[in-house]
Amino acid sequence: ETLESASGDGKSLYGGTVPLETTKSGASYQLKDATRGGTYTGDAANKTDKCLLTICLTRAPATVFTDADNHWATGETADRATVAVDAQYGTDVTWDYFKNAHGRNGIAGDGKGSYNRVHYGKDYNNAFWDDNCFCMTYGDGDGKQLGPLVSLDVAGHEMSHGVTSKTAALTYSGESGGLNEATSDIFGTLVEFYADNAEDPGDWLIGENVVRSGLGREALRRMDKPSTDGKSADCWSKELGDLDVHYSSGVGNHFAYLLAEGSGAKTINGVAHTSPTCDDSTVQGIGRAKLGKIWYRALTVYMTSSTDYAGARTATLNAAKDLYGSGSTEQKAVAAAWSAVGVG
Ligand code: ASN
Ligand code: ZN
Ligand code: CA
Repeated sequence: ETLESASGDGKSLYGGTVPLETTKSGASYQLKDATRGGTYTGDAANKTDKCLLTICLTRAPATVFTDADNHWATGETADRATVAVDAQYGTDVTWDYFKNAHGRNGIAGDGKGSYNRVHYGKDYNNAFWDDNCFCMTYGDGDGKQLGPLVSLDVAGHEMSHGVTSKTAALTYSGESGGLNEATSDIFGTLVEFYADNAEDPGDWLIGENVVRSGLGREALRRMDKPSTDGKSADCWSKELGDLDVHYSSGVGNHFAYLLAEGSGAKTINGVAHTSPTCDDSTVQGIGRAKLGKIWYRALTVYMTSSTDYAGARTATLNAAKDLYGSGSTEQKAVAAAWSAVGVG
């Protein structure tokens, strides 16, 4: 039978009704997008991978979702296709963000799509990118602390791990691990802003749609004031590299927020943000688009697997010089934002 690309839509859990590019296969449609490298979304059937490091004896399935009329799901979690719509949409927006903002063709930069598995395990409170399958995995959450982890910022965060691994390959421990995590929070957030989805507008919180009351806080992390979660660092210190990478990322996240938005209180899409600097300095923001350009160039041209925070300062200063000139407002803002978080 012939396969052809078709335009449909779906009712997502977090983003309302979203457009989907799908594949017509005989009498039905597959949740597979030939315009974005063949990216598809499948059902993991609540199974898990059984792996020793990278060697997997069994892998949870990814049975591609199908639909009869190309209007997907109900928007309710009772329909297994609902979170599949979110996952596919998250992949689409992430693909489009890297293509349109950075000229990057897919996660690996080679035009090849990835795939998503939703309904992984039972009550699974996480989502992750796996370089080995070149795929994304999403849990449904336990419903108490977290719901399904298919929000745009989480999707963008996880897939950006794939971009990092194909570029700077920042080692996932110590300060380089914090920078790896910050890279994912930065691009995850820029993906959320890029989508401009009325039901899930951009902010500098990570996972605000995913958290449930049992977690006891409004988001997994906050980039404007990372210490809000009780564990992340706002400011660099000699001991920073001893923290878990999801907490040492705070310094990079704080830098990114300050560089884009500046210090001081600011309401963005109805969410109050506040970002005190570590040295009481004032930072003038240069906007999210320039943050993205500078960080992407730093990541893909200057950072290496062992880059630490001092090295990230140098990498972003070099990137800003390439993009905007030596001594430019942008390059000065990069220096000011790093100094404001205790780096350099
Ligand atoms: N959600 C976690 C993260 O992206 C899982 C992982 O891969 N460490 O950091
Ligand atoms: Zn991560
Ligand atoms: Ca967010």
